[in-house]
Amino acid sequence: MQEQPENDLETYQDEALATLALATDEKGIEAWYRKHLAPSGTMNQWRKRIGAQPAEQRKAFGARVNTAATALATAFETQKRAVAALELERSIARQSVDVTLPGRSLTSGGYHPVTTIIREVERVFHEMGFLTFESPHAELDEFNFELLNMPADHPARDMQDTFYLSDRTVLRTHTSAGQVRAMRIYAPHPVRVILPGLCYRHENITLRSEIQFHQIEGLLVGKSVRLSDLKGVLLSFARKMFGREQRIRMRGSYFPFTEPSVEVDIRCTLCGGAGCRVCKHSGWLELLGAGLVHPVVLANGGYDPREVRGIAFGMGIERMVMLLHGIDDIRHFFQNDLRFLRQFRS
Ligand code: FA5
Repeated sequence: MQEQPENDLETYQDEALATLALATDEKGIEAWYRKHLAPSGTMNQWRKRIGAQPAEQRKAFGARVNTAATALATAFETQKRAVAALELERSIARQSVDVTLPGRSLTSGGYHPVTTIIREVERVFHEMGFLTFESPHAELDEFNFELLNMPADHPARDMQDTFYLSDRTVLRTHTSAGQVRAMRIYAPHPVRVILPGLCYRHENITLRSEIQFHQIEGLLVGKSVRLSDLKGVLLSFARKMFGREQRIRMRGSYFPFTEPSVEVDIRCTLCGGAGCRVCKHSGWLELLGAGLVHPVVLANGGYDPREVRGIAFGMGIERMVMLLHGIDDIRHFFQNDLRFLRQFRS
């Protein structure tokens, strides 16, 4: 600071306040503080000059220096708060959203058509008193085959090409693998469950076959269960799922774990039975495999086959969705092509 006459103190104060008003950002206000109020700043130099005053003027000069210092400190605090508010406003402005812009529409997801049908099938069976039972995807050979009356050398194993995870473990080839697991939980009491989920088969991928697909299994075991119950349950299901006028028919078939075994068809959902390309002009569509649970399987599940009987059925979900929506290629389901999937958004 250049040596100034003492009566310039007020002039200095006015000038300092004027430059403070020009400090409108953080950098400016810090620089002003360093120049005026910091220990090395001008205000302290004024303070140092108090002692150099003639004794009779010292007190009055000291009071003037204090007044100036207080005025600068107060003004500084006020300006500092104003600058902080300004900086906040600027940073909000930098990130802010223009509320006058038209809103972006929310893209909501939709359920995969297979999920929708699984839920629908589950709902129908839950209404009939069935509970959902989950069983493992990575399954012991024992539950997938052996306990279902398919020992290691049984020719029926060829019906289901299998992904082996180890000598004893497979990716389940059908939801029937959960049958004995469910029975062993409930036996000797009655059981009424559905078992939904993915199944895996080492097959060639074609228009109608995938290496992974969903099935829903049904299992009902009790004292007075008979084949007519199978027909009743499946007719009720078909009517609730496809309409009140639906009809079903049973054809003889073969599964090692049911005796007798049947294939169940429903009247074609597209042509109502008149005959069309989808039902190959037969008027009927294959819906599922079913039968009375084989006595060996009941025994493996912990029941006495002389005391109880059971019905079981297993349907393929992808093929059912294909029938319902007229989809001609099963591969669409696993390709995640949004153009395909968006058609099913409700
Ligand atoms: C079975 O899997 C038996 N477990 C069904 C069963 C359960 C019979 C209970 C008796 C008692 P199948 O191999 O036919 O049966 O398969 C049942 C359904 O799964 C088929 O009708 C079909 O809709 C579906 N399916 C089978 N293989 C494939 C595949 N590779 N791709 C898509 N769906 C398939």
